[in-house]
Amino acid sequence: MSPKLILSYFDMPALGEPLRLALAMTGLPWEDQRVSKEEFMAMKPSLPYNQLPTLEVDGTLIPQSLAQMRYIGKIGGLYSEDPIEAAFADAAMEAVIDMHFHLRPTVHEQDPTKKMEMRKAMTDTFLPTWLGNLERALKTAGGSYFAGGKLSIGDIYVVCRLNWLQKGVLDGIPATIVDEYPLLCALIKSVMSEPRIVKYVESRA
Ligand SMILES: N[C@@H](CCC(=O)N[C@@H](CS)C(=O)NCC(=O)O)C(=O)O
Repeated sequence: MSPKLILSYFDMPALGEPLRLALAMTGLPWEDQRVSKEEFMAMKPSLPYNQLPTLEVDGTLIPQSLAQMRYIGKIGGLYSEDPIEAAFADAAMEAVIDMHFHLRPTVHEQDPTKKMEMRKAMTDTFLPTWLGNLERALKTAGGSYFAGGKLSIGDIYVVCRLNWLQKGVLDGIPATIVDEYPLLCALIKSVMSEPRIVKYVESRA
């Protein structure tokens, strides 16, 4: 019998969307619980690490989004049992965390001029290197996926972040920044064309 799965997160993509796409890819039933700020404040003291997202599995709350991704990967066949292949899926996810680390100060910067300077530095320096490294990792892995020649949580995690960049929601970072990386663009297309993901995206529209 499949476990009862409830993902709780705010009504935004951020850390939640890779989990939602991975859950959709498992083909298992799961509940997409969207939590308001008020609800979060009430539940925060009792949450593990006082944070969202949480993934409830048959009544047990799993904390930390990367741990949740790996759990979903294991039950959904999206995380190889081969330790090397699993490590490459992990590496792709860790690369996204590197990007968060660089982006976060630009999100919290209050001075608009300074914020735009930081974003320009990301656009001119950090992001081309980061995207180039991801493109190279994909090429080294065979060109289609980051790990083991098949779809994994690493691909889903990277694609969610690239999709977000392509939405152009970050002032000062052009929505076209991913366009010149053909393997990454092909990966986005391939992941977002997976029938279970298409179904999920249509269901939330
Ligand atoms: N390392 C954690 C970070 C979780 C996190 O920072 N969650 C934020 C929302 S994106 C949160 O709960 N913030 C509210 C708070 O800490 O009060 C993970 O990956 O799950």
